[in-house]
Amino acid sequence: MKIAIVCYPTFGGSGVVATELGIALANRGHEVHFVTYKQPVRLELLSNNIYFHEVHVPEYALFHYQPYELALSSKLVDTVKLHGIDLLHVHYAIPHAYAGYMAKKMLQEDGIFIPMITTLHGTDITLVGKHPFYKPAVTFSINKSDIVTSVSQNLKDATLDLFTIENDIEVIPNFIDVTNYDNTFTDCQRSLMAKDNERIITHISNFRKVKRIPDVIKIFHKIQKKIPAKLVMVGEGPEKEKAELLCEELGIADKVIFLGNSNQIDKILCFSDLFLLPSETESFGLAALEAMINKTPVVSSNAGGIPEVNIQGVTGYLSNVGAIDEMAKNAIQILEDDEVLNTFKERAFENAKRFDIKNILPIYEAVYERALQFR
Ligand code: GMT
Repeated sequence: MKIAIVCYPTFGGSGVVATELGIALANRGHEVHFVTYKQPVRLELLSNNIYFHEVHVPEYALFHYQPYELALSSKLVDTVKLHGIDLLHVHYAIPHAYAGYMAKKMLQEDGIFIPMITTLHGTDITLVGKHPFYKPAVTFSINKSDIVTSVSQNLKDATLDLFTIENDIEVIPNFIDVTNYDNTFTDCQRSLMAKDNERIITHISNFRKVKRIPDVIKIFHKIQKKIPAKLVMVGEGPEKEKAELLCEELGIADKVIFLGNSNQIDKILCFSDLFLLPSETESFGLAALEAMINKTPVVSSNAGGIPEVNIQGVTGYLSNVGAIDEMAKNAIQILEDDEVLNTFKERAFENAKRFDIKNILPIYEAVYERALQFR
């Protein structure tokens, strides 16, 4: 099949999932065309079956807001025509499903019928999409998609709750490629981050408010009073500066390492002992899954779809949003004993395997086959 994938190319779960899916589809022999404004961050190598089409939005002084949706839908029309694309797979309702639908309608004028699959990732529904300014357009785009998928049962339920949806939503969870983790890392450089007697705690995100970054710092503050530890903070975003200040205020600045964005999160997770994810809401929590496959247990909130990934008392612990004391207590319980920690590490790894791409890819391929019948 010839598949056009539309996604956000920046650091963030939806872009990562779209990119990894595209790479896996290309490895299966499909021709994959990424259509977005920048080469996706995890798309390092362009292989034979992978193409990247950049959407340019020319700056024009007349416009207060440059019309990205217009440029994207035009690019999709051109890409479909030029490369004989069979279907569109858009990740994120805003504005991708909307632009995709416009492209579909324009193509129909030329007698080209192209099905569109929309994958909902969370923020497009639970945070931004439900806002009255966007809601009618989001509802419309979802209802006009030929097939709609969501990355967790929780996100499906939230979508049905918040919008008037006429079509079915199929849950297809996010995934990781287990074969990449069959052998343990040989160059895991733990000593770069911490002394031998210290535990390493990690948080990875885009440092938006929804991630509750101050909670991460406060939980760590409590942990390090009981257990020698370092906190590794990976990512960039609006809450980062405040977080650095909070570390100084709490007198733990020397124990918290801010690494910025990284393309090598496996190299960081391979020496991590615990992952913190106290988010306000999270449709899935791909970062938690990436931690688990790297044998890192997770202490998280129980918000959104996180309980579908992190299993209470098995792969880590879950608490109500904002329950900092309980999260710190649970973290200490996992970290204070080597045997307990190793048990959690092994169970995190075993459970992460449920989300192996080899189980998920055929589900997407079946969805594509079904979508082709809409032509
Ligand atoms: O919240 C983020 O880190 C970014 C956001 C995105 O849109 O890329 O992530 C969303 O999609 C991910 C992939 O499906 C999910 O793992 C995240 O849970 C989800 N974020 C939220 O729901 C807040």
